[in-house]
Amino acid sequence: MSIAVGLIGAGVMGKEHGRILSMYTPNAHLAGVCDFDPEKARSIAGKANVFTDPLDLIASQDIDAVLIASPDSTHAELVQACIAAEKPVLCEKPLAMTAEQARLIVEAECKKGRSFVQVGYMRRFDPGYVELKRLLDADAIGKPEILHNLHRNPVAPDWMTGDMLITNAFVHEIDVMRWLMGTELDSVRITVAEKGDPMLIVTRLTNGAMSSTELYMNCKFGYQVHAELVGDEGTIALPDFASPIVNKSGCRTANVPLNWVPRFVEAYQAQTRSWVHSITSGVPNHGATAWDGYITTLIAEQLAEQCNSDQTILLGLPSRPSLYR
Ligand code: ISE
Repeated sequence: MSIAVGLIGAGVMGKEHGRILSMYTPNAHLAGVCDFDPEKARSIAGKANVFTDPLDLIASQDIDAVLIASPDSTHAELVQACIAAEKPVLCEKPLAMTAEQARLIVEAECKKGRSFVQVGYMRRFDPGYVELKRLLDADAIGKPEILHNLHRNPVAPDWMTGDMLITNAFVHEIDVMRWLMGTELDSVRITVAEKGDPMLIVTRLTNGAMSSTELYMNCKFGYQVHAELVGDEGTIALPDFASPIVNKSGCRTANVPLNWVPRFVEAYQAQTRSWVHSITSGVPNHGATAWDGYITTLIAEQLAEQCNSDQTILLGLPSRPSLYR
């Protein structure tokens, strides 16, 4: 059985997802590509049908499941259309621009009594993060005390304005903290550089552990994501980005990626394969649910509202519906 996947969005992530669906995803094929610009859609569609209206793609009889990689502001409406059509959907993060839109998605799934949505928090499928979690859960370093995160981009994309540092970028760390440590966030304190970037973010978690994050969207030299867990018996860190090391003229050099696609290429592939497997087998995977997407957006919204206060922000979180327990 091969799942016919419809892809919405033919930008940077759409191209990557199209490549993954065409080349690295057994049991699925690219059956449709939608972009407002049909030429862009055609450039990645191959033999797949081209759409310019995403709602037509979602409604099409020829599409079994949908992958959303269009701009953040379109996610909530398109996810709602997939739930209404009862089609599984893998939506790039964030699930929605506002917590209210995300809450309505959760409500729509609860009404159906079934879950259709996976949110593309792909670090959950990165081999390094997966191993970090396996070792932590196997008690390799004792009780977790601190999670240190680094999240650096060479230059913030031009569409990234104001709050998006938190709602589009720091959401990854929010998701990693919750998934990796299996706990919720209690409070957050953010210190922002005068020019708005970088930020230092200190978080207290419900299980008593803490987390620090350096979020730097214009560090110039390249893209870097790193994490180190400190337990009461040892530490575990992610491996460095695998790059050949060149020795020449008294120097040793290695490449640094320029964006997240090469850094997380394996994670994106594993995420899509796992999503397709969960559709064909009915077995849930460890991807982020609509509930995870909602909580992450809700936290990001609370932080974005108060991030310049330089005060501890106490988070208020709703209780989890039974569908997501
Ligand atoms: C971008 O939108 C992503 O999702 C990347 O994974 C993240 O690292 C980057 O900071 C965001 O801008």
